[in-house]
Amino acid sequence: MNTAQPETIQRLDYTVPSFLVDHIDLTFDLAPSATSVSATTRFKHNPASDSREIVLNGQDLELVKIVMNGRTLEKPDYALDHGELRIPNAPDDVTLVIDTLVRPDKNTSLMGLYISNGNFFTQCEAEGFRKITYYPDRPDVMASYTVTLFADKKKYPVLLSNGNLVDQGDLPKGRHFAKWEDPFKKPSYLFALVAGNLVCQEETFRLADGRDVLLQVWVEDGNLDKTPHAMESLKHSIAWDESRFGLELDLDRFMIVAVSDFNMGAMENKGLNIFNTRYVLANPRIATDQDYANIESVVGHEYFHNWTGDRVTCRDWFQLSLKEGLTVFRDQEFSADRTGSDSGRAVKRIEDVRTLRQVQFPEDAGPMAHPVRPDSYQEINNFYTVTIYEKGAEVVRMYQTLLGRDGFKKGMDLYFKRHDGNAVTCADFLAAMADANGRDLSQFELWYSQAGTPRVKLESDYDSLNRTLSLTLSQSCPPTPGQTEKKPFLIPIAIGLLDAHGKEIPVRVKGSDNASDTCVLELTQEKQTFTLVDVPEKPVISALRNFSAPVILEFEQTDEELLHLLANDTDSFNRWEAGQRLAMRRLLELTHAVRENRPLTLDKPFIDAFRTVLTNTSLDPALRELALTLPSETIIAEKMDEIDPRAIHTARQFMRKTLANALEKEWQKAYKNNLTDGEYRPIPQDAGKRALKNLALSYLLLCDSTDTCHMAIDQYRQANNMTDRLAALTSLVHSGCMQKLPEVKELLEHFYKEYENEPLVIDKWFSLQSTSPTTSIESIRELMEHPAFTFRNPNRARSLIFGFCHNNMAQFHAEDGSGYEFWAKYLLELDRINPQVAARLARCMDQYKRYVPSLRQPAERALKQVSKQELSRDTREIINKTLSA
Ligand code: B3K
Ligand code: ZN
Repeated sequence: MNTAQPETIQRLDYTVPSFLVDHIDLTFDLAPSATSVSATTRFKHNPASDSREIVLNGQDLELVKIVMNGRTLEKPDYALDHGELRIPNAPDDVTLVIDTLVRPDKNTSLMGLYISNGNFFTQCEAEGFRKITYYPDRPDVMASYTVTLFADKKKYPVLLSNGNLVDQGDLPKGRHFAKWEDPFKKPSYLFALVAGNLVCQEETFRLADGRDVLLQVWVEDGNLDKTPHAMESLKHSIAWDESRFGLELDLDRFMIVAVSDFNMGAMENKGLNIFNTRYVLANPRIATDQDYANIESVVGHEYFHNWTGDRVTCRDWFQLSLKEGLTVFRDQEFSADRTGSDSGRAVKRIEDVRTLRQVQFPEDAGPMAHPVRPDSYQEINNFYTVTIYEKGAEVVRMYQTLLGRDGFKKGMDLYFKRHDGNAVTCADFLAAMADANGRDLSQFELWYSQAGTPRVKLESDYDSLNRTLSLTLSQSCPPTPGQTEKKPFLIPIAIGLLDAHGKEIPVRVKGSDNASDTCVLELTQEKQTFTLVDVPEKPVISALRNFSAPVILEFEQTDEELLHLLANDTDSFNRWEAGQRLAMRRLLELTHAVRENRPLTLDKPFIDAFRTVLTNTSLDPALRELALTLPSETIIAEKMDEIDPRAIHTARQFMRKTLANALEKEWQKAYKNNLTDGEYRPIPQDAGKRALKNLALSYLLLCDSTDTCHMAIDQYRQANNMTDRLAALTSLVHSGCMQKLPEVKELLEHFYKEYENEPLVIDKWFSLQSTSPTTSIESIRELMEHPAFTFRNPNRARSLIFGFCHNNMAQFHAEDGSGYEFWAKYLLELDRINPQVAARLARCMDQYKRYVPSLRQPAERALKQVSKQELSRDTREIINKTLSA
């Protein structure tokens, strides 16, 4: 740790590795306080490099011995500083034997080899392998691995690593070993080992080519009743990748292991995926519908990495989105296909865009804005961002929008044909898409190199005499750190037209023979006009259908036009979008009214539109739930030049309360009509009904007239699943019921006692309180003292501290700055334990320069106070960038 400015790594400084590795043979003698690691690595000089120096990375290692081609090296045969071990003047062929000692029990960063509940786990992406042994820890050095694990058999009966198990046996003194071989060349970040007391659910699964493979889901004892959903998800993922992309599982076995202490969601280590328990364990008692859906999506994501990430990997970390954007796109498509319906696909699309707007748009407009392929970084772990992942996925989706599903598949085929087994770049992916389709996509490259969310302005002009509609599109992109001038992007804009009865008018661009309900216009210039012909009447325009590009569309439409789209658009995404725009207009106005102390009102036409959606039983309940959920506080903040978090909260609460009272009867009816009786099934149809019913409940709890708190209490007591139970308790705590009824406090205690032995549910218990607008900072401080709270477990730290700082606008932004002081205090504490998780918490302050002045000052004070302390490189980068933006 230090307070100095960390070194900045530049994309353009890339040089090829001086030596390549064909094979590494690793031996581990596992013990918590001292694990010895012996690595025998065969290096070959890389003919593409002029350098003769072998460069190995290492961090927190005790070097025991280093032997090169049979000769023990002593300094100055090698040099060791700044985490690099350098051997100059090495011959063409080198075998290095390096013995090191590591201390897993002291490793709280959860990178490298560490211990969780007494078992050994590793996490190597991005640069954790260097905490295991000295090695060229960079993704363009790919090698085959043999791994032998030695350990006490009683304490560590299960010994796992990547690839196939080739040998195992017992040894004297109660010890045993297992030997694993991974035939596929891989970078060090995909290495993994797991050792400990674990049990598994296993199945043999037949692949499309008739081969049988072994699938295993490993968990701690006592959790086997929670693995079936993950196993099902894995089988669906394998089958989906075969049918959609023709990609098969290449190993004889595929393992998933769940661990409770984990920095992220999961990790795609070759053949041995390691998962946060959150994304594995599920049964109706502990998991919500959302958990079930997340598990399916993350299991899919990690499995799909086997091809997009493992078989074809990244040349350097600047190319991270090559694997992440592509794999997120693949998991999004998988989840959409799994819903089995058009409305299910639309629901998934809306949820994904909502996340993009909620998290990525602010990132792209803040101090950490960076291109999908960044140009520089100080700490790579800080660049596992929503821009790399979610915007990256939007970029991949645009290829599909531009080239069609078949064209996209052709591009994927060519990508694998050219690059299987290699470490490549985003430019290679673009070239495969372009070449496979005979298209010049050079302008598309700007999506990788330019940061910021483009704004697209649309102006329309209808000519009744000629029956033409001209659409003038213009684009601009705001400046971002290090990038002031932007060139125009290639932006696919999907357009549809509706007539006065809500029927589609076929769209035909002048000069083209084809007409279709939706037409994709390709905007390539700063300003461009497209003429649509055969338009019999002035239509209502449905623009950017299905959110065809990650842009902010500026298109003035009247309330009447938006209401028409909300009622009739065949594009479900835009139907939802119209409702959100109607609500947003009013929310912004209400926020201003709050700030100016004007009376708050909500107009009848808007309430009527909400009523129409709510009572439209022909519309899928899941879609209705999405349409009736107001834009979040963060999304409202995104639309304001100056952010007043508490005014936003007050305005949104007013709107919710008004809609609750005005539509009370309708909410009651929606509640009753969407009960899901009988056995709990986490299928989209039932989940959609539960979502709508629970939204109705949350509105009903805001009604003034009748006592609805008891409805929620009953639901809590009668629920046969976590979705309904948690929704009831959350609504009770977040509404005023907790203050009105002592029973609510009892339920909160009941919940804790009932699930005391289920850590993932206890996380929910902390979250539902930390995110509640009714929880004061004093109560948060009390919760920090709760015996179940710990900084060491990232899920727990996130549930309480992140829940409050990231997702409790009303309380976190207290006028006296107490929220920010809380943030600073615990950020520093967390940074000493786990820099990666701390750096995420640091990002709470991203937007502080846009806060109203009364909040900007205390926020800046807290940031400066943090900045003066010793910080990890991770947190230092974020704090510096936030302050200097
Ligand atoms: N590739 C990992 C993320 C690793 C994060 C390292 N800080 C999980 C995923 O995206 O699938
Ligand atoms: Zn990923």
